[in-house]
Amino acid sequence: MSPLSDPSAVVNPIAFHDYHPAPADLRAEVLEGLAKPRKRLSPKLFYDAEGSKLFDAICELPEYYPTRTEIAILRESGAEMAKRLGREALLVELGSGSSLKIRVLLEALRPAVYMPVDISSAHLRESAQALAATFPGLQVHAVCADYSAPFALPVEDHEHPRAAFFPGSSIGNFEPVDAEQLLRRVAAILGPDGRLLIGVDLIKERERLERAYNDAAGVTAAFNMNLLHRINRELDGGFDTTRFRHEAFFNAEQSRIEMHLLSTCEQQVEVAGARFAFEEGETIHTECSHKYSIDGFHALARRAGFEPEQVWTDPEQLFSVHCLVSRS
Ligand code: AVI
Repeated sequence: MSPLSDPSAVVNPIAFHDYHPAPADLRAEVLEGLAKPRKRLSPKLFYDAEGSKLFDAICELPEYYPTRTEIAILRESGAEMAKRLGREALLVELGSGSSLKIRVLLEALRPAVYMPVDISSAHLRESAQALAATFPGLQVHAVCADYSAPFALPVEDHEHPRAAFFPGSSIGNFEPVDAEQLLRRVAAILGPDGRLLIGVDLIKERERLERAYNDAAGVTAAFNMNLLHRINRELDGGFDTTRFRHEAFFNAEQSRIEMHLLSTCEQQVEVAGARFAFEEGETIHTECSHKYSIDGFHALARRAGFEPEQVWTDPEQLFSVHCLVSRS
C-alpha cells in the first residue's frame, strides 16, 4: 500500500483559498448576447446546478466517447505520464470539478501538493475534502478562482517541480486565440520546465462527432435547452421552449462542433423587460467545441510557449492526452 492512500495515515486538513471569482452577470451577458446580429450566449452559462447534472449525464452516454476514452488513456499510461511529470510535484488542476480524473493518476503521480482550481466554491470544497480523505498523505490547497482569467498561485513554493492537469478537452470550448492566451498564462504559472498534461479531442469523421452531440436519449438537447429554462427561471424570461430545438453540427472549415438553439417559427421573446425578435430558422449560438489534429494542437501549444514532449492516444485515435513542457 502506498503511503499516499494508507488509511492509518493522518488526514491533512485542506487549505481553502477563495479568490471570490465574480459570478457571471447573467442578465448583462444574456441581454448583450441576444442583441447581437448573430445571437450568441457563452457556454459558461450552461453550468447552473441543473446544467452541471446534465453534463455529468452526458459524460455517461454511449455516444459521448471523450470522457471514457480519456479515462482509459490515463489508466493505460498513468505510469509513463508520472515519469514525465515527476514525483513530488506541485500539481495544479484547472477546472477540477469532482476531481474524478485526477484520482486515476494520483497513485502514479504522487504529488507533494495537489492544487485543484474551480469556480464553484461548494463543489470544490466538497471534492477537495473527499480527495484528502482518500489520500491522507497529500497536502491539498483548493483554489476557488476562474481559471479562464489571470490568477496567481496562493502559495510561494519553489521547492517542488510544477505540473498542471487540464483534462476533458475543455480547451476546445475556447476560440483558438483564447486557448492560446490561456495556455500562455498556464506556462507562466508553471515557469521554465513545468509540465502540462492536457486532454484534447481529435478530429474524426463527421458522423461520429455529430452523434456525440446529438445523443439518442436527448440529454445533450436537454443540456442545451436548459439555458432557455435558466433564463426563464432567473431572468423572468418568456422563452416557449417548444418553439426552439437543439441543433449540433460539425463545421469542418473551423474544425468545431457548433451547438445552437433554433427558433422553429417567427416569434418575439421578452427577457428581463427587453424584447427580442426571432426569424423562423434563426439560431442562438451556444457553444463551440474545437477538435484538433495532433500536429494542429502542437502548433497551438508552441505558439503559447510550450514544447510538446509526448502524446498518448487510444487505439481508434479518438482522443489525445499531451505532455507539454513550458519554455517560459
Ligand atoms: C466541457 N466540454 C469539453 C464539453 C464538450 O464536449 O465540448 C461540453 C459539451 N457540450 C455538449 N456536450 C458536451
